[in-house]
Formats: sequence, C-alpha cells, structure tokens
Amino acid sequence: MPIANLLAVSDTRRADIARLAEELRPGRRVALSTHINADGDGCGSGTALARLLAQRGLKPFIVNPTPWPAMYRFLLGSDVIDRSPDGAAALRDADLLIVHDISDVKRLGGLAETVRQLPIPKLVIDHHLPSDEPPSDITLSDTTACATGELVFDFASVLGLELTSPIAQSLYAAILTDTGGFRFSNTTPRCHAIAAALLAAGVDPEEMYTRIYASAPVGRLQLLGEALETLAIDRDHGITWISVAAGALERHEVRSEDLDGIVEHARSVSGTRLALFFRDLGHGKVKVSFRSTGDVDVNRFARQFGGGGHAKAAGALIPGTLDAVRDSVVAAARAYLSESPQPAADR
Ligand SMILES: [Mn+2]
Repeated sequence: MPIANLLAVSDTRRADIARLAEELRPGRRVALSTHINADGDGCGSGTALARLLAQRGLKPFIVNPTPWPAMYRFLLGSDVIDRSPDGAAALRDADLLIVHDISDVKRLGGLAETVRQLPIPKLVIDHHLPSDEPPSDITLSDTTACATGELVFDFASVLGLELTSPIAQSLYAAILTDTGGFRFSNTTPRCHAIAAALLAAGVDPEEMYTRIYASAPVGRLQLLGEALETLAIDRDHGITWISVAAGALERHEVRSEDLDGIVEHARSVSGTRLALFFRDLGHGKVKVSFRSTGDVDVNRFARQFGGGGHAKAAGALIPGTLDAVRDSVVAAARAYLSESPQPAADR
C-alpha cells in the first residue's frame, strides 16, 4: 500500500465509529474504564478518549478498577478527571460507559459486577481477541489494530476531532508501549504512519522515552536483579521463565507497574519460543504472563488456565502456591509446545 494511503480508515471501522457516535451526544456523562493494572495503552487510550469526548461536548471521567499508575500520571494532566477512587459509585453517576482495551468484562476486576448490571449504554473500543463475556455488543473492535490507541486515533479522524498535543502524547504512549517500542509483531506500516502523524502533532519522542522507559525508581532495577536470579530454561522445548516471590514489591518499594517488561527478559533468551513470568500475589494466587516468539499461540495456551489476551501476549490469574502453579504451567507448556511444530531454525 502506498505510504500516503496508510492513514485511510477501513469501511468496517468507519461503520463501527458511526454506531458509537450515535450514543456520544453532547452533555452526556461518560465513564471510561480499562483493565486492572492499566498499562500504557489502557492509560493512553483513556486520556485521549477523555479529551476527544470533551471536545465533542460530553462530560468524561475515568473510573478504573485499580489506581492510576504513577508512571503514567503525566498523561492525566490537569484536565482529565480520574474518579477511580470512587469506584462503583462513580460508575453510577454516568449516562454512558466506554470500556477500552478489554474484550472480557472480568478484566474489570472489582468493577465487573457493577458494569454487568449497569442499566446504561455500554460501548467497547478494543483490539483483543473476542472473549466469552464481552462488556457490550456495541464495539469498535479490531484485532489487527496495534493498540487500542490506533482505534482511538481513527475515532478522532473519522469524527473530525482535533489532535491536540496532550491527545497526541496519550496516543503515542499507547502505541509505543503496546508495540514494545515498535518492536513486536503488531508493529505495522500503519502503526508507524500513525506515530509519524503524532510526532507531527507535537509529540517529542525523547521526552516520551524518558518519561516511560527512563524514569525508573532504583527499586525496579533491584527487583529485576532479584527476578533474573530465578531465570530458568528448558532448552529442549524452548521455554524460559522468571518468577517474583510474594512481598518483593514491598521490599523494593515499587509498584506492580514496575514489573511491566520483566517477561521480555525471558523472551530475549536465544531459542525461546514461550516465555513465562510468574508473580506470587501473596494471597493464594499467582499472576502468570505469557509471551511467545514465532508461531506459538499463547492466547490459546492461557485459556487452559482461564486467561487470554493476544496470540503473542496473554495472561492468567491462577490459584495455588508459586511452586505449584509454576510446576503445572511449565508441565502444560511442555505438552503444548510438543504438539506445535518446531519453528524454522533462524527464527
Ligand atoms: Mn492494548
């Protein structure tokens, strides 16, 4: 496709955006919710949407199931209202709900039950694989989008909204982080074209790099050092895994977002087809992140444990002790990879 056409919006997405726009009438109070432990895409698509909806005359506010991450505080600015601390009560003040970067209502954690019962229109903007329990059937959803931020960019362009500097920063943060800094397989020509448009709208890439990847508390590196000590490898199957014990965050005085990206160190080991990251939450549950290289579908694998996500990045919350969960997931991974064909030697 010629580069000049990359920003064109497909007919399917246009139709979905038109359907969403019917509900987005000026004056309406809109709650915006993303998944527990919001990442760069959850935060950036949220703060971009809030500002775009305000431009359209709506009254948006954020209601997330877990606190806004400190590292993305700069995206909120002073104009986006975060009512997450009010929890379900804030949702009940809304005329309309937009759930973004989620395909499964359970990803709303402590807000899920309220959302299921909320008697207001619900819209979804998302790029995950479909789940058994979508939050709504009014969706702008496309798994070929590199990030939810790509769909929000299209939303702005189809509705003729202005890409102000804070909106462009938010969308850049969303796309930068969901593509692993433009390195993962979801990095498309279109994703780079959108990034170019965002730079043209005033985003400073070095400032974004510094804010997102070079503002770590020292505890994050100390925790990483401790986590890397647990690195284990099954070379025969191409499985590499890293674990973090309960209480490690408290000991190093860091937060859960400081664990983002640790699994990439496991994936970076040569010959790895499946990388696993185990985090003992300390209350009888272990959070497991799954990443793959090549043709291994980790969404399908994560579903064995009640989780899901994308083909190359997924997660699950599994009851049990760290040792028991690790043993059973690694055993299941060996069986799963044994039934998948070996990748080409140069992958
Ligand atoms: Mn995403």
